[in-house]
Formats: sequence, C-alpha cells, structure tokens
Amino acid sequence: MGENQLQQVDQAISRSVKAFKKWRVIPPPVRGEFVRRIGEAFRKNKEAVANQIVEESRKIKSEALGEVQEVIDICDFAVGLSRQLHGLTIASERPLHRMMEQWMPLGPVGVITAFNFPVAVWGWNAALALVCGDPVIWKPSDKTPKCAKLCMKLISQVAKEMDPDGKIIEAGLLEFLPATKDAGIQLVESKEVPLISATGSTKMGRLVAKAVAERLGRSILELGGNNGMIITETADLALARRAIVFSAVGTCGQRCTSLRRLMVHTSIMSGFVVKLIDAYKTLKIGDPMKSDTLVGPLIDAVAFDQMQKAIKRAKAEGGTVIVGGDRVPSPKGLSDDFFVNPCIITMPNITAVVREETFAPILYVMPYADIEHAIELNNGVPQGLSSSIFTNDIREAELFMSAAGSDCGIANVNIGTSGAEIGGAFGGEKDTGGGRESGSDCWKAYMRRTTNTINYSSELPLAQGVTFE
Ligand code: UN1
Repeated sequence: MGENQLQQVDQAISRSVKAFKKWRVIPPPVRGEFVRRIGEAFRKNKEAVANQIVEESRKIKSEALGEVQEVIDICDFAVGLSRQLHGLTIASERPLHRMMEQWMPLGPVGVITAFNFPVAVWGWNAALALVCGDPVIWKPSDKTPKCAKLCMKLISQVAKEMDPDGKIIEAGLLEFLPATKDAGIQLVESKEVPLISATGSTKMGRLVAKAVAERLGRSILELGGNNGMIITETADLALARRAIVFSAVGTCGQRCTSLRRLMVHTSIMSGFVVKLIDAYKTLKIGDPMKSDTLVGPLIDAVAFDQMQKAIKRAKAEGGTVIVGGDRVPSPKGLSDDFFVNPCIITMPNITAVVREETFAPILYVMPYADIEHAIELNNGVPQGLSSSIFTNDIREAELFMSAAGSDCGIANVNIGTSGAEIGGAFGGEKDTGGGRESGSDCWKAYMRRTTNTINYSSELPLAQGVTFE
C-alpha cells in the first residue's frame, strides 16, 4: 500500500478517536437528534441516492428506493432508541446495597460494506453507532465508492446545519476510507477500533475474524447466505410462486438473503415446477432504471463468469437446467452490462456446488418426502442466514421455527427469504458469521456494559458470606 494511503487511514482513525472523546458525553437524545436529521436528509434526497445506487450496484430502481428506505427506517428506529439505552437494576445479596448495569459508548466502529447494499448496511451500523456514542469509519466496496461519497456529503451538510462550529460533531465522527482492500486490512488490524462490522463473503469474514480476534477486538460478521425454502403439500402455491420469484430473482440474485435452494414436496413437484418456469419466462429483464424492469444486470463480468461456472458444475453433478442461465443481449447503451436469464436447475440432492453461495440468480430445486427430511436439506449447507417454509399446517410451521427446525438466523413462514424489515435482528449462523445487525437489541454490540455495585450502608459485608477480619 502506498505511504499516502497508509497515512490517510491512520489520520482517519486518529480523527475518529478524537471525535469519540467529545461525542461519548453528549446526551444520547442529542445524538438522536443528529440521527433524526440524517434520516430527514435521506428522505429529501431519496431519489438522488437511489439513482446513485442503481448506477453503481445495477439493482433496479424500485429496490434502490427500498434500500434508501431502510436507511430512513433505521434512523427512525435509532432516534427512539436514543432515549432507551436501558440497563438493568439487579437485586444485591448484601444489605443496603444496589447493583446496576450501564451501557457506555464503545469507541470507533469500523464498517466494511459490500456492493449489493452499498448504502443500507452502512446506515444500519451508522445510525445505531451514533446514538450509542460511537464514531464510524466506513470502508465501502470498491465497486460502489460514489454511493459512499454521496452519503458522506449529505451527512456533512446535516452536521454543518446542526452544529455549524463543530462544537459536538467533529469531522472524525463519520470517516470514510479509500475503497481498497489494504485500507480495510489496516482498519481491521487497528487497536483503536474496538468493533468491526463487516458484510461480505465468508472468505473475507474469516480474515476479518482472525485479525480482530488476534487483538481481542469485537466483530459483527454478516457473511454468505445459501438460503432455502420448503414448499409443503398444503402450501398456498400462488403465494409461494410470487415469493420465490422475488427472493430468487430480485437484485439479480445478489442479496445475501437471495433464495438459492428450493425443497418441494414430491407430490406437487412436477406441476409446481412447470408454473415456476412459466413465471420465469415472463420476467422483464433490462435497464434497471426503467420502471417495468424486474431483473437488471449482474454487477460485472466476474459475476457472470462465476454464474456460468456454477451452472456447468451443477450439470456435471447431476443437475438439469430447466430454464435460463444464458446471457441476454444488452439493451442499447448498456453494452458493458451482463444481463442473464435467471436460471432454475433441478438437483437430485445437495451436491458440492449447491453447498456454495454463487452470487447470481441460480435456483436449485430438489424434492423431499417428509418434513424432517426437508428440514435436514434446509440445514444441510455450511451457511445459515435465511430460510422459509410455505405451509398452512401449523405443526409444520412451528416445527420449522423450533429448536429442531431451521438452523438459520431468519426462519420465515409464508414469506420469502429476502427483504427483511429493519426492526428485527439481521444475521445468521455457521459460515454466515453469527453477527446480528439492525433492529431488536443489536445496539448492545455497539456499547460496553459496566456493572456498578453501590454500598449505602456503614458496613462492608462481603459477597458469598466471606469473612476477612
Ligand atoms: C444484504 O444482502 O447484505 O433482507 C442485506 C434483505 C435486505 C437486506 C439484505 N433487507 O434482503
């Protein structure tokens, strides 16, 4: 890495550490006011940010608008949270003593984001970190640096309006690094950054986990998904079909929550697959900016290549391509883009290629005979992010959500695997990394907990009845 960039990252971290000293003692509701204004800025600039997302990530406009909405939603959530960073009061075993917990700001949070959600995932982290009292240092994907620049521009305007003299919001509160791997490594290895929240491949996550563990830092990892859906005999098939198409084909199969594996009950398999093929044949593929387009292009040539390789391997491993998989000619003016026909492949079982996450619209379909087998197939891959079941049988639904059911962080009933709301905890198990971001009580990861024991007596009783005189 160039000397220049080394210094640049170092300086960003130093500014962040300095900003933390000020920000950590600002009352949380005032910190919340900053986040409220950030949410307003995204409301006002929703269109512009969405256009930038389409330009770089190549997702369709409606999904890009949805992504900006996630930022607005998490800001609203964080504003409420800024008055609810509660700790517990705990009964003490000693007379005239009280115990309590407090949640304290942690320090700079390093946020590494991927190309497929270039704005929302940063938003989830930044909104929570800010109300928790932490600065944020962002390393965006090298495929989407302009999205990051635009967000930073909006935020610096908000900061100037709220605090023109920089009394509470210092420049270092929201930092942004060059979108290079080396900058990411430097961030991850820095002892000054107590928490790293990283989204991306399992391969990247393993490197991050190792480097952060080495210095005993904390990490939130949101890595690969290989999400499954079970279609049971009692499923509402029309509903299931719509959910499958959105989950498998939306964002051109490039969400970590994208549906990649479908387990269909043998009794309905053939008829259902025919209907699915029909639905795939009507998909409008084309310019992601056009309002009637449902499938935009893949992110780049590498993604196309990986898709082709996976299809080839699937065939060699006993699969049959029943629809799609090929390249579609680019519309006028978009010759650099790689458009594909989303693909369905029937597989006899979970083979090696099915175990891997290929970031493309490939859906592997396999039959199952009983619900226990379907759950086994659902769980039979290294990743554990999202899953869903379509059933009108309450026993099957409850079993799927039980301890003996899906082993994923997300287990849905009668909706798809993708498109989670910000209010829930987002993340998954196994190779997905175990981290949780966004709603519920995920804010706790961005704070440190202190336990306080207060003696208001004139005695000094020891815990556990120990005497020491
Ligand atoms: C991602 O793909 O990294 O649940 C995030 C979803 C979106 C977030 C996806 N709300 O599909």
